[in-house]
Amino acid sequence: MKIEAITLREIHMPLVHFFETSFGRTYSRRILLVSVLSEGINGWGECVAGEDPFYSDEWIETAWPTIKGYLAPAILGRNLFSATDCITLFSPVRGHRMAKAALENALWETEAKQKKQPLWKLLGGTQPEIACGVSIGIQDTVEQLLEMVERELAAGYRRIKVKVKPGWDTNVLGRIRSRWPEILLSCDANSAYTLDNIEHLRKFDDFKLLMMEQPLWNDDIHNHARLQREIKTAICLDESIRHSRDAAAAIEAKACRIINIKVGRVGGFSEAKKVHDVCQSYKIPVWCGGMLESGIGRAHNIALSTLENFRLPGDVSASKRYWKEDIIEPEVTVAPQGLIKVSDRPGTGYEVREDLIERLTVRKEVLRTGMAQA
Ligand code: OSB
Ligand code: MG
Repeated sequence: MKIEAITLREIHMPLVHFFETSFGRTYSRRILLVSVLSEGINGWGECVAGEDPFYSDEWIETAWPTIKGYLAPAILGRNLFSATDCITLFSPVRGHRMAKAALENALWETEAKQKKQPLWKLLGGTQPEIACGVSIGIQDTVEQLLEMVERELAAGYRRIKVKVKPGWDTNVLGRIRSRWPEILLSCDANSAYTLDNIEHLRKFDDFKLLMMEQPLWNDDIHNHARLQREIKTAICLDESIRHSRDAAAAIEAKACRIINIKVGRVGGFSEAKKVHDVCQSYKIPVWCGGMLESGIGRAHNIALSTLENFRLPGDVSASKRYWKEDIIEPEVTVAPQGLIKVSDRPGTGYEVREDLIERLTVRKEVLRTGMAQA
């Protein structure tokens, strides 16, 4: 797999409905896409770094120069045997996992296309259908939220997750539970609480939640273990899990009973597979998290979700929940049973709409051997 060129693009895509978490509200995405050209084949990757350094310390303005100055030069002109070979070449760069993942995942897509294999099979997936849930942001009123829950349940989604923060939590969960006593329900705090809130967090046990995601600090494992000892609800870690060693440490410390895998957060498919395998060896179920991806990242999330230990519905839902028009063809659709059927075509099984991407592009840079410098 000779790496001939790498193209970086920033595209702008307005969300059909704003998305609010405990750290803020997003109306429109600035998405960094990378494409790798190798022997006549183009593989795409999406960088899930946000518009701001709020979910993690990476954001679009750190990812772009990191890829341009360090990661792309490490692979340009080289002949890689497989996508995973980039791990060693990227290893002098500390952190910047979302930037690394964008490029590594583009290499996996390229490799799958070159081998004429479905990406999900190349990754080792075994599940031809994946179960889908939705993540619903904080709304202006509880009534608006209930309407959204009703709509998503009618569409067939198998798990409802709502974002919570102090002032928008037990009141909201109580309303949902009294209307839908039996649904799979979870919540995600994105680090909105501290251990001082332990008595309050204990009240969440009343709502029979499937899990409570990342209640405490984004970089913490130890205090989540203290909290997990005090509450019945299963804790699921998202932000705190940067790689498979974190997953093992969190599980051994009993800081969580479930882990959310986001391929961007852990640095790419190779590490995501390792996190998956570690969790499986400890019998800890995983599910695939989302980062408001365009079709490119969404297709990669679908491929990852086919691995055996993805045993809970993920935040992988239909394109139309996010975008008026997605940049892949066909769009991601979800069957009324809340399932996505995974394609057996080579690569992701979705075509990238390069004409539409061109129209949405606000910044573009083509990197070739010998021209990219830190
Ligand atoms: O914590 O899972 C999260 C979106 C942006 C940043 C963090 C998170 C999320 C989501 C969205 O929950 C999931 C989706 O893509 O629908
Ligand atoms: Mg989360």
